[in-house]
Amino acid sequence: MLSITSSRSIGLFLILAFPAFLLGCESADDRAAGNAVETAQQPPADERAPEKHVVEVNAFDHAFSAPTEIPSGWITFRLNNERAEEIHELSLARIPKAHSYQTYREEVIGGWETIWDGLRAGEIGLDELDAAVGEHLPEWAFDVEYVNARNLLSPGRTGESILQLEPGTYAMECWVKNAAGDIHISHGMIRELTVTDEDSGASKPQADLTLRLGSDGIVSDGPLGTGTTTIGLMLEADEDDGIVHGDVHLLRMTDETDLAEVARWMDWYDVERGLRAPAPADFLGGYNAYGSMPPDGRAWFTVTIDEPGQYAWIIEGDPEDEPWKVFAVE
Ligand SMILES: [Cu+2]
Repeated sequence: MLSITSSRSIGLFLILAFPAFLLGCESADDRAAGNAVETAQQPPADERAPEKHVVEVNAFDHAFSAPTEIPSGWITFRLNNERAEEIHELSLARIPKAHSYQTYREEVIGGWETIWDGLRAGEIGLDELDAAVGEHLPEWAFDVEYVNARNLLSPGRTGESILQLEPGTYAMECWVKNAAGDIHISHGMIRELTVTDEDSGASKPQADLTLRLGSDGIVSDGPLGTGTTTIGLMLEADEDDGIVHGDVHLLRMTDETDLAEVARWMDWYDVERGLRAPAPADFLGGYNAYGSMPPDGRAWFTVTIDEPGQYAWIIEGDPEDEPWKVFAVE
């Protein structure tokens, strides 16, 4: 779905990519969490079948617990961030057939770790990214497909991404950074996921609310209410077959929320603050296409709103353009 074939894509790719030599960190907490989840997920087989398209993922500081093997086809990833203290996301990278998860971790993620260290130290400038990518990443890194990304969820929040997956080997990743600026992946927030040939049996999702993202900004076909809503996105292509706006996220507004600050925070490349915990807002979920138009320009995710109030949709972008839309939930 997403191949990195242009410098723009490389830039987008960087947003996702990063280091993971320290994957041993996955161990204790993750295993404990994984066991708890597996125990909780073991109803009788006849009750399990209807839900096999739903994949429960728990976020911790800093690990995911999740199944290791899931069916292909339409899958709902339910990311629960109720047990962590930092904001997290779930990004999925499909690893090219000729390469293993281990190689991906070492060569591609490791390469990005080196680049990130260079950016942080001021040894690599943002205008030197393309050269750094050429130097530190293997050629095949450009064949990695980022199929879904950046469902940002603040502590206490749960949200879902609904997508169609081909069989293969994937990495589940979190590119958010901790307060010190280390990417969560480096602390263990990455794991292998095998998507099998068996079909999930689920069908294409039905949207409760459609959001169109295009040259006229964020356009909703109705009001968003309390409860869980399936958001269907329609992404508009630009003149160069790219995407006008490839991401959108939902925030709960408070008196302190500064949307310009949030827009700046969402720039992963901002070495000082980009995607560093704590986030400057309460994130309830969203989507990022990472520069690659999804099939038919459609994507789906769910958000859960537990109380009325002021909320906002926001797109990563220049705060000068005010890439957001504030609205009330009754
Ligand atoms: Cu994280």
